[in-house]
Amino acid sequence: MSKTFKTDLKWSDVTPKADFLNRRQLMAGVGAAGLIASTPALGKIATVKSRYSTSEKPNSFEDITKYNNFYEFGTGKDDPAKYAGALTTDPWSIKIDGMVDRPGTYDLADITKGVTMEERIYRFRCVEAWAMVIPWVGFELSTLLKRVGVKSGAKYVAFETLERPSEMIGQKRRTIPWPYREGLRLDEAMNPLTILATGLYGDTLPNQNGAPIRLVVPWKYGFKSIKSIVRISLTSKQPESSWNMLQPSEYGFYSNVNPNVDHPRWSQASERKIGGLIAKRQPTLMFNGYEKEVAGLYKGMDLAKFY
Ligand SMILES: Nc1nc2c(c(=O)[nH]1)N[C@H]1C(S)=C(S)[C@@H](COP(=O)(O)O)O[C@H]1N2
Ligand SMILES: [Mo]
Repeated sequence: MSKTFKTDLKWSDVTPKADFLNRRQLMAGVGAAGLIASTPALGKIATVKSRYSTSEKPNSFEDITKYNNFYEFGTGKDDPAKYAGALTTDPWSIKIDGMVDRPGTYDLADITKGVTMEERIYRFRCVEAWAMVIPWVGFELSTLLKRVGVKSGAKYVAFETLERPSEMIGQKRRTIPWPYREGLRLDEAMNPLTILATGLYGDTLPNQNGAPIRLVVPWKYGFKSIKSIVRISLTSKQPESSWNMLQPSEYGFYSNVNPNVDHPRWSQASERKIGGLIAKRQPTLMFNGYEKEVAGLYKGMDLAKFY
């Protein structure tokens, strides 16, 4: 392989997709086709341990990949494992737009190239009052946001999932407003606990868990952790989110895990850990156990009002 070509792109080399394709064509023209891999390596991902990991025992791979919420593939907990295999996750790109210095459509391989992947073993709490512990592989969202450059005046980050009914059979019905969308306040997005996950259990992300890249915000109810992301926008206004659009009285923008603020139709004081005895419930923890890291984000806010 010729030494004149770099095989490892630095972020400074990353360019929006149009330029990237041109460069690839250029390089192909000089006989270097395939030098820039657009396919993420399959199999085990090298990771470093994180001080943010819980010492609690993770749920089994089976629990994590067979009991899912991913309405794009149906509303049943076993639907995603059955139908998400149909989703094409490569090639994949994310459009990053709005109030950023370097907007563009970025290849996933470019977004992850040179980024140190961490294992983050996080508690995960669904608004439906079930819980798991999941060993994610990913990197801090702040790493990406800093690289694209957040413009002053940006206050929120909006996310969108792919809309492709030909592969996502649940999208043939309008169960929730498609594309699935979510949002965070900018300071929540920049918090070190907020990650983009590309894997779990040291391997690439199974499709039912949001391949090839999904958000994980461990102190918020699970529906904030949007899967299979194709767009990230920096905005000055609070973005719409699918569950909030559907039922605003039940699913707020913040949706921080809180044992003292009940869902209108059920208590949030306790939760059922998947994989354990159905009858046995455990107490819900404030901010899902991440109070030390995130309570400061909400100082002085009425958490019952901003639910
Ligand atoms: N695009 C998309 N993202 C989504 C969902 C969804 O239906 N579509 N469900 C959410 C909900 S309610 C939960 S609890 C988690 C479930 O993640 P898991 O299946 O990996 O445990 O994904 C969240 N992200
Ligand atoms: Mo959920």
